Amino acid sequence: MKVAVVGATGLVGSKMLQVLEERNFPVTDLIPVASAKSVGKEVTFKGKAYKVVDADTAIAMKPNVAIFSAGGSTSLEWAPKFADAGITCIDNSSAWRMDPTKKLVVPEVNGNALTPEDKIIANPNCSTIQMVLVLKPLHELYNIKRVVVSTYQSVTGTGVKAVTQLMNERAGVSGEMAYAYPIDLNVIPQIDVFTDNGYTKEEMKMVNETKKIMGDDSIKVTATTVRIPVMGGHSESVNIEFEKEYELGDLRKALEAQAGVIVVDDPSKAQYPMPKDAHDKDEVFVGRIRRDETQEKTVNMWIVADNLRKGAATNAVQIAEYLHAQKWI
Ligand code: 11C
Repeated sequence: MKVAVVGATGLVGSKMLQVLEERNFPVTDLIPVASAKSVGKEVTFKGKAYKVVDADTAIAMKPNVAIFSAGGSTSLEWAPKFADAGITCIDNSSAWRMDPTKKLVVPEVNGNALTPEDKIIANPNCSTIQMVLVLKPLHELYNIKRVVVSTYQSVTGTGVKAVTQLMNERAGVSGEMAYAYPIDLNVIPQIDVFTDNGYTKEEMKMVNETKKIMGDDSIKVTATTVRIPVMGGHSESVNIEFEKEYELGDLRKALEAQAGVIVVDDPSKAQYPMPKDAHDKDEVFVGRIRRDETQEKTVNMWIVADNLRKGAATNAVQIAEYLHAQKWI
């Protein structure tokens, strides 16, 4: 299988190569693609060096699948050109997510929505992916009415520049800033730009993408997304109100049975998910599962995942694995 990775030299692109290798995706030929300034550089995949090429060259090499993680404008410009050449694109940017003609996919939740005709498939936002994986079995059992989520997001979600800002601040060195404010010893209650309703784009992604992936516009979601000086993963405090009454033991069993979810929840041993433990893992971790005692049919929990893995690269590779298993690529 010839696999193009567009944006191969970025933080998510490098993670994509790592995940393709680790999961043993049947790559016979890797085509790393990047902007003009990176063309000619080399990336290593399974111990072999591959030269970075530009997008036109990549199309001419006819990959079976192209995984994009080079930002929205690159995806908007290039994914249709790859698709017109018959190449299936899995796009990690926000460019196509809310396009009604494109599928927005978390394989364990709505992989079965995919068809061989889908040539541009959208990978959701990291903070949405880890939440919907947990919501899915609960919605099937109890019908979710409303979700209130607050996030605690890793600087890796912003990219290399933000990781450098945090490291520089910790070392007491001045340098380029990814954020408008210091991030070390701070918390920034803004991720992405503000929209007209006073929410940020990241918050609205959680609202809109959740409804689309779950295939249910009636699920109400309200979000506050926050950047914290952490690497390794995003954490979320989630309050979920159901239509039906639930029993805590059954709810926990449903989460334990969900593919891709691991329950880490033993208050007696101070066991709960943390980003330092989720780092470089493919699963979504859930804990602090407890009844909301202020309101019936409502539960609180804490969800953590590596935003560069299940939140980006792993989910994209899982989509490719699904397409390959169906023999569509
Ligand atoms: C963050 N969630 O943590 C963002 C990064 O729409 O794919 C991913 C943005 C996106 O800053």
